Amino acid sequence: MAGKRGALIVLEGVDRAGKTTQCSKLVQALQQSGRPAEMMRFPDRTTTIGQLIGAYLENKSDLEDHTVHLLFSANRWEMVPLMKKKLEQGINLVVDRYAFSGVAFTSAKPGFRLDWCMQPDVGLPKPDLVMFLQLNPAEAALRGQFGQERYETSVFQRTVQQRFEQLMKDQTVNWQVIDAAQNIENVHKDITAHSLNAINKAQNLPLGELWS
Ligand code: ADP
Ligand code: 2DT
Ligand code: MG
Repeated sequence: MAGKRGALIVLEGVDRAGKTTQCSKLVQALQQSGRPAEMMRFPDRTTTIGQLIGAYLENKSDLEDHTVHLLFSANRWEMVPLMKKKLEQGINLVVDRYAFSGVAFTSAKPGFRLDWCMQPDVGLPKPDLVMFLQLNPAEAALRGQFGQERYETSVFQRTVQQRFEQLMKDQTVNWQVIDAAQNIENVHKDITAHSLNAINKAQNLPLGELWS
C-alpha cells in the first residue's frame, strides 16, 4: 500500500505580515517533530519564467498586466509535477504565497475581474489549508518601511487586502485567519496547531483541484 501523502499548506497575507518568517519556522518545527517538510515560494524567481517576473517586480522591466498575470500562473504550473511528486512521497509542502496572491494582486489593478484572474489557476493542486496572516496597515508600518519593489505602496496594499477578503468568502477553500499582530512565537503556535490538524486530515484524502 502506498504511504500517506503530505499536506499542501499555504501562507498568504499582505506585505510584512510575517509569511516568510512563519513558513521557515513551520518547516523547521515539522522537521524537528519527524514530519518531512519543505518550503516553496511563489513567485519562484529561479526559473526562466521566474526571472522575467523578478525583473518586473524589481522595476527593471515592464510587462503588460495580463501578460504578467499569466506568467505568475505559469510559474506555479511549471512546479506542479514536482509538487505532486513530493506530496505523494509524504513530504508536507509549506508554501509562501500561491494563487490567492496571484488573484488578489492582479485584481487590485483597474479593469481586472476576480473571475478572469482566477481562471488560469483553476485545477492547480488545492491547498489542504490556507492561513491568512491578518495584519492592519498601521501594525505593518511598525515593521519597517516599504521596499522598492512594484506593488509596495499603502494604497495598492489596501486594495489587495480587500481582494483577499473577497477570496476568503469561498467556502470550498480551507481558510484560517491568523492574528499576525501577535509576537512571532504565538503566531507560530497558532500556525503549527492548524498545520498539524491539516496534515492529519490530508493523509486520508486525495489531493484536490483548486477552484474546479
Ligand atoms: P512577509 O514575508 O509577510 O512580507 P516577513 O516574514 O518578511 O513578512 O516579515 C517582515 C518583517 O517583520 C521582518 O523584519 C520580520 O522579522 C518582522 N516580523 C515578522 N513577524 C513578526 C511579528 N509577529 N512581530 C513583529 N515583527 C515581525
Ligand atoms: P514576495 O516575493 O516578497 O512575496 O513578493 N505576486 C505574487 C503577484 O502579483 N502574483 C502572484 O501570483 C504572486 C505569487 C505579490 C512577491 C510579489 O509578487 C506579487 C508580491
Ligand atoms: Mg516574504
